[in-house]
Amino acid sequence: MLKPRASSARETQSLNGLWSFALDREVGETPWATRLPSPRQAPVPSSYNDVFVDAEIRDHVGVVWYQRTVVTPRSWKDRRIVLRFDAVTHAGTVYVGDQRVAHHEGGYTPFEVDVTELMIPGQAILVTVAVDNRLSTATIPPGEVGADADGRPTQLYRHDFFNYSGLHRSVHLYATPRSHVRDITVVPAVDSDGTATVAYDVDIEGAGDVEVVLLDENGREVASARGGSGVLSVADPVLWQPGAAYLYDLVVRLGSVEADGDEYTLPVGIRTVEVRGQEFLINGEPFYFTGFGKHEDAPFRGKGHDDVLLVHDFALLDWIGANSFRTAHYPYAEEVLDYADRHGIVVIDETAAVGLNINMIAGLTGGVSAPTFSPETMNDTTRQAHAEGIRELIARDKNHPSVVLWCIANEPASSEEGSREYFAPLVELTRQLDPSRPVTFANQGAARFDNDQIVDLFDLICLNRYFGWYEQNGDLAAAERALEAELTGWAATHDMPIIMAEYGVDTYAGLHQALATPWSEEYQIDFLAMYHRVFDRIPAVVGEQIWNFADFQTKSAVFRVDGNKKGVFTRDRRPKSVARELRARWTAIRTAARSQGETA
Ligand code: BDP
Repeated sequence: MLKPRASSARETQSLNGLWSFALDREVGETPWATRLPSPRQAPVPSSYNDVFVDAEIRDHVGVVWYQRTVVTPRSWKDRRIVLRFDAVTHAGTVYVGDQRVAHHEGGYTPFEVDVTELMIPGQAILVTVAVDNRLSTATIPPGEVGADADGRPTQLYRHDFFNYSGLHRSVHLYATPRSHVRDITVVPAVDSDGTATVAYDVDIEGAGDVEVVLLDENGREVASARGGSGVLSVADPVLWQPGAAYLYDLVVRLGSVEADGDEYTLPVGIRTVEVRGQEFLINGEPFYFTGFGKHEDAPFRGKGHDDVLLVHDFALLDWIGANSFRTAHYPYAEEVLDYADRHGIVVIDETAAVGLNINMIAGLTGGVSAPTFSPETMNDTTRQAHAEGIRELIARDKNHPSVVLWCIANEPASSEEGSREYFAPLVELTRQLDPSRPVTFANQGAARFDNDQIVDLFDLICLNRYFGWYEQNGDLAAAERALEAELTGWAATHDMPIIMAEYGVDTYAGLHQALATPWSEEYQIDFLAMYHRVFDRIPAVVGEQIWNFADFQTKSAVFRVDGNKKGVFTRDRRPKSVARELRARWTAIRTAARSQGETA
């Protein structure tokens, strides 16, 4: 699915800004038919939860309404006009005037609708969106809606981050020629003699001949072809490398300029990815992941995309020497992947399938004890929603060179009965949709190397482990023994590389202790140093991604102090003491990788 981009043939109009906003109880039966009754305005993009000082809005369960007028330029008279939402969390129903034009489920992937027949160029029309934040066993992520003593709806969810909702990402109106490029797929490859190929496939709607031209970063043509699909050869390719990005532009033209042809430019990186034995190779070279599991999370805006935060977070990744991150626990804004492409940061791209474990709530086991995979719990409907999440993730992100690995779930109950039946078709689907990238899931500690039911379906092992925090709390010597036993167990029983995809401790910024105990900055330093010692002893470990990049908001809990405090940075992005230790380690790893690359 193509991101809206302006070109010589396409125009885009941003619909970001302030929209009218109302709660469901404030509106009538047909809120789209008139202006919303409330004077409230909500910023787009943003979560709505934290921008108002109103508990009813912050904790709202159910539908809220957004509305604004949209004027289509007169000059778009003969154009195809598309209304596009980058993310409506978790479900959106869109009305243009009094017509219901779209409904989409899944809060972290885009959807769009052709509104040519409804938007009259030169005239204004109301666009109204119902945003529903309820989660059930039919949604990804899953949840359960209940009711409190007064009959008000409540929302249970198992994931450990606040259920932020709203129009989280940009809204666009854009115009294309009637005959247009609908989608483009590129798959790069590098031959043993060093030449590269870029297989391309252009999906069009309407008529016209397709022409593609590949330009280098100086705008010089390096290859071209005619036809809707084919293979471009690049004689002396400059590869996309971690830390040294290089992006070609694939200019795709449909028809001619005189006949109102279409044109779309897609950035393309040439690189290969492969799992071989216990190694992870990028461009044929072993790659060691350093970095974090992140979140889209910040004060006021919640999960709203923000370019300031985007650039600053990447500046901090660079400062600390990280080469990668995981989009825990959902697909991030496309701007994030574009930036990673452009700046050579490696991405593990995750679906929103977090919380597929009935017996866990927010990182803690206990409470219920029921089968996770059953007709009453995670069932076929859940799996269909999950499959759709995988389809939409790959449809959106397949062309990003920064994405080297699909992660299709976080911490499912993978030692439980039924998990294999649930996951096997999903792994197969992922491979069918994209045979060019390896597939993984993030494994939770109860599913060990000797009782996990699904890991062999995948290409590599991502482990989330909390020895020294949720287990052996405060006892790093015992934690070190447990961690080493666990990792050597996995390495001995599975011929796959291992990425430690989560490890971390809650750390209250400013709490210092001479004798390091949990919650202090010193304990975070000792804890991470211990993990790194162990990783360095086990060759099958090919990556370390700390949980988390920054402190983030969660629902309230007795073990959460204004959210989860496992960040290496605070929520407002100030480094905790451990940041300098990481900087020393990761900068050394980065320097060694670079000098190895130069001699290779
Ligand atoms: C893991 C989850 C992550 C939590 C983390 C924690 O994958 O989302 O935030 O634990 O408890 O289980 O901090």
